[in-house]
Amino acid sequence: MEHNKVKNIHWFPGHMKKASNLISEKLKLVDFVIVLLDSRIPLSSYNPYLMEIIKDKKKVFLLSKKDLSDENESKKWENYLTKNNDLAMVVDLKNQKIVNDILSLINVYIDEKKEKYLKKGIKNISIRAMVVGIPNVGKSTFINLMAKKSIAIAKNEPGVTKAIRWIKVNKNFEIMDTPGILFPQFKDKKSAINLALLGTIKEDILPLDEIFEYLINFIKKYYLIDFNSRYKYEFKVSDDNNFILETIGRKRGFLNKDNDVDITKTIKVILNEFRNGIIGRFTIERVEDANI
Ligand SMILES: Nc1nc2c(ncn2[C@@H]2O[C@H](COP(=O)(O)OP(=O)(O)OP(=O)(O)O)[C@@H](O)[C@H]2O)c(=O)[nH]1
Ligand SMILES: [Mg+2]
Repeated sequence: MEHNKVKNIHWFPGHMKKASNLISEKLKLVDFVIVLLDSRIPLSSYNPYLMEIIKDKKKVFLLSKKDLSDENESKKWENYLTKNNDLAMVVDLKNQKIVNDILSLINVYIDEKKEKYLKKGIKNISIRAMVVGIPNVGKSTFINLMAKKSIAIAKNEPGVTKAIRWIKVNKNFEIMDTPGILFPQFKDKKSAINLALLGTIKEDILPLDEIFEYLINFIKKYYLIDFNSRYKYEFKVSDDNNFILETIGRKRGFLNKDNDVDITKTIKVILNEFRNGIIGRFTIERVEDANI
């Protein structure tokens, strides 16, 4: 694919500016920031522009979709993201039990602040956070999860643009109930493909066959065993990608009226199964490739 195509999917700088101004304004009201990243693509779901805005704040990185990513790789990411004294944890936000683990993690910041204020003779402190991330990383799921645990919804408070509401999770900890959303930045073509692959950006922004080719090459490299066990066939690394598609399409009965395999449908089904963890748990981006 030529380079122009990727350029076309850069978001308008104006849009990015507006969103980041909003986040900057709200940032003044919080002690730390909860950054949601997709644990399958921690690099592509990491927005450098956003990181620049929040660079002076403490951070908690929550790597979402633990249930869909490779456990070994997620552990490595967790370690990597704590390198600047930030906190990091891989989480399955669909599992309610995770709430207490998240609260224990955040306690580190609560204790730090308590200690600081106790020196000034202030006993009762509360700590406030805002949630940020690119679309589809789980911001709303996270906020809803924490809200269920909340003892009361805090009162409205005048914010910069409109009233900001706080979710009081416990006596020390409140979360802003509206997340900061920033669209991803396409650092390179790879990150655009990764985001399309996982459905964060519309897949039709790139040719479907190109996304599929990228996926199948990735699977051949790391996860061919899971793939073969899902599609009940002994595919080999040397197999042609078209052969793989034809075989799966025929086995599944995805045929058009001439009895040919419906390639588009076959690709869409495989993509969908990949995204939803039906083929297996995959991490696309590795710590070894980290540049953040
Ligand atoms: N399997 C799994 N799915 C998750 C997890 N977290 C979120 N999801 C799903 O991911 C999708 C997106 O989650 P949202 O909470 O809507 O994401 P968001 O960041 O609020 O997205 P925007 O509002 O578009 O910015 C939903 O279908 C969630 O159910 C997780 O840890 N595991
Ligand atoms: Mg949302």
